[in-house]
Amino acid sequence: MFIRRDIDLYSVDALLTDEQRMVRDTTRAWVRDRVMPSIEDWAWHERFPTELIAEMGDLDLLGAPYSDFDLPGLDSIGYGLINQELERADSGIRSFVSVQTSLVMYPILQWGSEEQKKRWILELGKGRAIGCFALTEPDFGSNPGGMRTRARRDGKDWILNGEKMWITNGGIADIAVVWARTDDGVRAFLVEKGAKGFSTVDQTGKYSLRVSVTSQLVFEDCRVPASALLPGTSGLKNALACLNQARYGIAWGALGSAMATFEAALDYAGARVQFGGKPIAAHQMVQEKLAWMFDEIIKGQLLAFRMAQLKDQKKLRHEAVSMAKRNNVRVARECARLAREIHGANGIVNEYPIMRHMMNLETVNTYEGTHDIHTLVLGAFLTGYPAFEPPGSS
Ligand code: TGC
Ligand code: FAD
Repeated sequence: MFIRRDIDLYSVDALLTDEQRMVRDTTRAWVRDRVMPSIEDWAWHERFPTELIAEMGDLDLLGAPYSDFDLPGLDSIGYGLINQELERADSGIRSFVSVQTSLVMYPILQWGSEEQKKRWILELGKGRAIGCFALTEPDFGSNPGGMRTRARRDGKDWILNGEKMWITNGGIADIAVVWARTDDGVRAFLVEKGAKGFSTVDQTGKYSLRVSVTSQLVFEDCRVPASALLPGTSGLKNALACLNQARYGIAWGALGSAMATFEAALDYAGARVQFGGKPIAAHQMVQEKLAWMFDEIIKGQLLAFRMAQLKDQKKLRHEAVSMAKRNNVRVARECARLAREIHGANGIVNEYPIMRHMMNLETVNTYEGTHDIHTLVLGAFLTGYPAFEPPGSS
């Protein structure tokens, strides 16, 4: 007889405080009721559900780790669990929250003026305004330091010229955090929707992250006032610090995706019968796949928990975040692949969530630093030799 056990073998649940458990369960229930019934339809039709943004704001899913302006001020495990539960449904839903929280609210809180904070933080936290983060350019993805977008002073104003590419939320954003080269190094600007000389074009035809708006941003002599500059920004390092926050959430989120495909595979293996009247769960080769997924998810959870503790203690190095993003996304990607195998032909249809997760994870593996870029971050940490440029190129 197939026994579907309680799969919390390492009692990870027991590590949670009551508040963290409540955050997880509230997010999980919202995802179950409001996201899961329609997720395949949105993915099929390549649509992000903007109608849910206000609900996310009401539930305090946006800006959850911050306490300014009466935001909830969750600890790092609580924020991680939000990401986990959202990505259990879909990477695109988690991405919306990551961008709003870690890539838009974070830089405004860190380096914005009081006026900028008053104007935007509560609007973004309550889901009344949408933000995007524009770093990547057509010719500069892994190497944002080469960016060509420029901002030059003209009297008190700034004039922006350049192009940003692959920007999550770009076409629906009220405010864009735009990184541009100035005479004083790379700095960030808050460019509002409708600014003269600013336009967006949405990317269509994606097989991955279909429940997410991805856009190109174009700046043609786009004039913004002096007050658009995030005054505390002083170099690319500020942009990299934002990435750290988002990568933290992705490391947790990827586990949610892995849990979704693993649990689907376990259920399917227990129900599907081939050869000899027993379910495929009784076959050793299927068990080997399930055991691999189970192992790696639990190890990834323990990594995420320790990462959260270090973050709350302000002892988290960016290389440790790279390790968790790289590891947990690799685990999720492999879980999706193994779950697809266990589902046989059923693994390719949208009656099951597997293929959607698998396709999403191709993006998650690439954005916020590709797997290989994080390998090089760890290589540089271990050896002291940054190997981003090919040998002999400088
Ligand atoms: P490098 O010389 O290595 O470092 C310059 C200074 O910055 C420090 N640093 C960081 N600080 C905080 N967080 C990080 N992650 C940091 N990485 C580096 C570093 O310690 C150094 O400090 P100091 O005091 O010694 O000056 O900088 P580099 O320009 O050579 O960059 C290295 C590299 C390749 C790792 C970096 O460019 C990189 O991370 N590239 C990947 C680009 C990327 O991840 N783009 C993401 C775009 S946003 C996005 O994808 C959003 S997706 C939506 C979603 O999140 O859901
Ligand atoms: P490239 O940098 O051209 O890399 C191509 C390949 O070469 C990769 O395999 C890479 O690992 C490898 N490579 C590159 N350099 C090296 C090296 N030194 N050594 C070894 N291998 C190397 N960006 C934003 O700014 N904001 C967003 O909101 C955002 N959202 C995104 C949403 C989606 C759906 C996608 C797909 C991307 C998004 N991005 C966003 C962009 C994302 O961050 C970049 O795609 C990513 O940084 C990689 O850049 P690239 O695609 O130009 O690949």
